[in-house]
Amino acid sequence: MKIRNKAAAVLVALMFVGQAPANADFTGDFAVPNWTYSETDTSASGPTNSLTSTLMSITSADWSTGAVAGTKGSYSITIPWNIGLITFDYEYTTIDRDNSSFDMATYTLGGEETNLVASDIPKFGSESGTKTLNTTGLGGTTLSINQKCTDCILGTATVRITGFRGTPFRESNQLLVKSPATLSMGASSYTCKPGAFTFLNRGVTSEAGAPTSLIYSLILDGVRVSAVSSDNFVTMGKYMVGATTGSVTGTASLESATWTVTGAGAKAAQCEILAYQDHATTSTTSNGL
Ligand SMILES: [Ca+2]
Repeated sequence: MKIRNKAAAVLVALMFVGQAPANADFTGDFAVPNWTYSETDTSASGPTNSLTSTLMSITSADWSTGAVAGTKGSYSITIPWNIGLITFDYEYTTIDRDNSSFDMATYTLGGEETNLVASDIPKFGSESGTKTLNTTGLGGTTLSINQKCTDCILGTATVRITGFRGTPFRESNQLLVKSPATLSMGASSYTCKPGAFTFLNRGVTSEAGAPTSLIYSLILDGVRVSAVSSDNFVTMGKYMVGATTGSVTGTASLESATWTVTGAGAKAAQCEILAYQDHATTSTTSNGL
């Protein structure tokens, strides 16, 4: 532990008045009565804290003699089972003589404590921002917002939390089209390529889409003349796409489908892709030629 010279301490009575961001709400699932406040060391007057429907605030302890073990003030809540993301706005200010490392603001999620702000914010410095935490699968466990002090002397720091909100996850995955399919034409062929996809894990966590099956349809003059699958219909039934005349043959992979059509260009052409990934499907329609 760093030893700091008490004689250099200057007690500064300074009130930081911050702007409370919009959308502040300790309501509903996150209403005030659902939070519990605790301190790790209650042997002396500890951190100061307050929680209203619009603002959570914790100021670190500041004792004339300091504390060897430090102390931590925490607001804790049990994460609701249906909440996949928790987002909140934070504002941190310190008047510690040295820097924020002696009075850190942190959060504890899944049993792991993580710094909310930088550890080198100087005296009178501040940091604010928006934090989003993935809480999918953590329903029933505890989330804590903490304001600590390691030696509890030479000035306080305050963390203020507003705009606390949760995003429910869905019961299923979602596959979204990020950019559409494209159709190009050769002298006697059409080639259809998928664009990009976004995969929403349980409808919440955004990942790059990686479909495991694609069904390509070629549509000429409004008639579906062929449907070919990247996996020869091993995992997906033909019935999931519209009826096809089967009058044009083609080959397909996860990268593209190609159809041979004598005199390509004589008819209006478009392709359609039905994409599948982990119990989620979507479709994309190409440009027209
Ligand atoms: Ca301090």
